[in-house]
Amino acid sequence: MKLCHSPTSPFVRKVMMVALEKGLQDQIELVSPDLSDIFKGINPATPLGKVPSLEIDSGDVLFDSIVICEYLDGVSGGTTLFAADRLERAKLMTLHAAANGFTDCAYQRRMDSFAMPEGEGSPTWNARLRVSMENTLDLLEKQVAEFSGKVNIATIAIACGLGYHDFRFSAENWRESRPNLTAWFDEFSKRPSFQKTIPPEA
Ligand SMILES: N[C@@H](CCC(=O)N[C@@H](CS)C(=O)NCC(=O)O)C(=O)O
Repeated sequence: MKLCHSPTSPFVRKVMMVALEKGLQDQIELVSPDLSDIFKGINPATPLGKVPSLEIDSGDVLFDSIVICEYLDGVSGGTTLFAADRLERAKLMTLHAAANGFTDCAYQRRMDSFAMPEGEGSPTWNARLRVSMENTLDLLEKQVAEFSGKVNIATIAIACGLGYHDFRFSAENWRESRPNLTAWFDEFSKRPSFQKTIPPEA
């Protein structure tokens, strides 16, 4: 399997964490993105031009990250990172959606602030995205007891989102007034799958 990959992408990190948790890392070849033209995007294998994508042995190309994660989860068998029961699965995927949406807001803010040409960023939209992020952090702080001690697709996505926040927005202290989420993250981030996917210094 070939994974179009960037070591700083939190969405790629989620896929890599799933691969490591499921013992599939040796079956995945990493392919570099194409950074030559912002309008082509960084991944010509998908119409959206984004990473990650996964080319599987049939030649099919899978995206986006949650699709790849579910595929890898099924390929490896063993304890699932998803959920079989319909209601449990819906709740799990809603928590994943919160975490992934948080990460997407952070990524969009980063692009708005640093990737746009001088003067083209929008402070208003940036502030709007930050509100979504703060609200999600507050929700996670309230819900910690429900996901604490679990390793699944939602907790992996939460860890990737918080890790990306620390990586790109270290000046914004999400830990302040969120002691439960802080304690959860301190513990969860000790997992080898998290430690082995720490992004390189920018
Ligand atoms: N919803 C997508 C988001 C992927 C995404 O936003 N990837 C970013 C990197 S973190 C990207 O490839 N951006 C390049 C671009 O948009 O040109 C997923 O979960 O896979």
